[in-house]
Amino acid sequence: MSKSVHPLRKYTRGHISRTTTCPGCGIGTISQAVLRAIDELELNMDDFIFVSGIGCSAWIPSPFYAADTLHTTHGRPIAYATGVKLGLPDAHVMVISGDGDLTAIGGNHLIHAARRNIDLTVVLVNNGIYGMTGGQTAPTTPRGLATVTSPYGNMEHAFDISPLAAVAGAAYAARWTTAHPRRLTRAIKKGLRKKGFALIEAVSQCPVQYGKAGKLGKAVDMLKYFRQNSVTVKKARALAPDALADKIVVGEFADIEKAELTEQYRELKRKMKGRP
Ligand SMILES: Cc1ncc(C[n+]2csc(CCOP(=O)(O)OP(=O)(O)O)c2C)c(N)n1
Ligand code: SF4
Ligand SMILES: [Mg+2]
Repeated sequence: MSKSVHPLRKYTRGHISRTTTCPGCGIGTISQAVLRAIDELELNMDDFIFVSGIGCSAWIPSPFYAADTLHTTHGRPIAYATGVKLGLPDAHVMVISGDGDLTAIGGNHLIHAARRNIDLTVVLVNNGIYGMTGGQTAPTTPRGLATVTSPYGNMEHAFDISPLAAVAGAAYAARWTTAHPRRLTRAIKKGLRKKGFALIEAVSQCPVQYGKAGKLGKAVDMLKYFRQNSVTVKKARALAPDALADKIVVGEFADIEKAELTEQYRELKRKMKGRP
């Protein structure tokens, strides 16, 4: 009997058969959405450079994807990716990393890359916590949640990442959850086709660290929560702020055309050629 092979297996390094993720983690769904987007667009992994920081989510591309991968320092993947994109403007440069990595220590890189509108596709895994290091409060942790670093409940207000990227100047910003894998895939495809800075926020379950803090139960309960509490951007516009307090607003927050940095840089180099 022939052994069936997962259709996306060809995009991963064949000799790696185990992952670092806990059972029920949303990372697998997000990884599949990324690879499915690449597959459906018929893109070539040889044209990609994947860049990640440090955290559970940063393990998505590295070492699994059969492509060039840069597993960088905590908070800095967008800075590395900016350098890669300026050096290799024709490459697809994709950053995949966590909410802590990209909005806490790496928050400045995120907003400035959006402001510059550099052609990167950023898949930001938002599990609302520092997963890999034991469940500390992140800038995305909901107010009131008791974590190992906020045992009496988090007093801070959480970042609303996709609208933040949109007002910072991103050409594309969208949010979906692991309970919406097809729409997440479509958003990644759109981000990959967009000439400019594209942020795709994937709200994800961390049943281990967030699970123990959030009392949301197991992975399946968290997925049900995502589905039951998601409202589209369009519906959210008609709701009062109080009604939105516990909701996850999903959909597109930016989809615009604007001058992109590496194109402008290329044009400048062309103009300056031969000049003293
Ligand atoms: C400069 C520096 N500060 C702190 C750390 C410790 N650290 C590693 S990963 C991480 C948080 C990861 O959280 P997130 O980016 O949300 O990823 P997740 O594990 O939740 O997917 C922290 C604080 C580090 N490695 N380097
Ligand atoms: S700690 Fe959380 S985010 Fe990290 S692999 Fe486990 S379930 Fe996933
Ligand atoms: Mg996290």
